[in-house]
Amino acid sequence: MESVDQILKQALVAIAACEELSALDELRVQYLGKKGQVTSLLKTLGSMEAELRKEFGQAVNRAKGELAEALSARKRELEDAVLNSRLATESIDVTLPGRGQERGGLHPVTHTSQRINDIFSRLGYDIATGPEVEDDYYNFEALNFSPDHPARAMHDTFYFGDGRLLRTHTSPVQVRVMQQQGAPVRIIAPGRVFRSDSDQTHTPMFHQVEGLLVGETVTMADLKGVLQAFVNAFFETSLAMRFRPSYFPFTEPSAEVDIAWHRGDDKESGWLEILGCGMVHPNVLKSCGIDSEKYIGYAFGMGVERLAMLRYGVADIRQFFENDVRFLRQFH
Ligand code: 2NL
Repeated sequence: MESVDQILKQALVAIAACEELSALDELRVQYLGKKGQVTSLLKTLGSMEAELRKEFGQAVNRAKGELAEALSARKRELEDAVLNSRLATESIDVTLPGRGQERGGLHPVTHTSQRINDIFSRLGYDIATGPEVEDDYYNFEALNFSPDHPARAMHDTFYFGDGRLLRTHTSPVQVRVMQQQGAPVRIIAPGRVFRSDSDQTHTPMFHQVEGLLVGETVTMADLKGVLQAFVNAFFETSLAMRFRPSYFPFTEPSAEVDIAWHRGDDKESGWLEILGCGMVHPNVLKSCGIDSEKYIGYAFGMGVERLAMLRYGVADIRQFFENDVRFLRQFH
């Protein structure tokens, strides 16, 4: 009986002093395991007198129960301690500022193009698009370019060498729309265009928005009114505007449109060309299957980068294509 008490005391001291879950499990094995000290005590029962055996057996079982309880209580304590230390060291301060996400923004040319589209949409124009790879017929022939027109020259137009070329304007889109839907027409055609040209105001790829309206009673005054409305909306102010006679193969008469520009010093002020326009040449209507005796139309075309340069005061068109974030961020 004394050895039971002794083993129990010893075990309880060891359990109370135990600081590791793994060591605690070793103690469980040491005392309660198959070959453990308490288990071994039970094996001595067989050699005892009946009277003593009963008493001893009960004492050992009590000791077993006490030990099992002490082990599981200590186990809970150690597990709590582990959890508490993890909570203390791994806790997240939800009040800290986040790492943050950088917000992107539209490219100024995209933004300008969308702005132009929006203005013409409000004026009742549909938006039409088409392929960037075209052929001579859609890019030149149907638009009344003479076979020897300089724009067709190798050094202005990118040719693939198999009859295909990169469109030099979005007019082919309008040719396709006229062929497919016939008159009347009221569309704008925004998109990329390509010309072999590169300096402070020209890049080999730029964006254009062309407009086309075909009806039975269309005049150049209508054209001027629409363009005045567009210019005022785009620059958010009433701007004086003038038509200056010009020439395009696809319009007759043709005009270049200037606005009265006031910015910075006098050097930058004065009449500034912003787009080209005219009455659609009857040959173009005919090429597109439209009766040029019954229908008449106007058309215009503008460079998106050029308008963006004016609106934002950018001096070199190439900045739009360098993709320097320090430049682009200014437009967010
Ligand atoms: C400019 C001038 C212009 C047109 C584009 C056009 C299209 C068809 C028929 C007739 Cl399908 N004209 N487009 C007309 C006049 C001028 O663009 O300076 N663009 C950047």
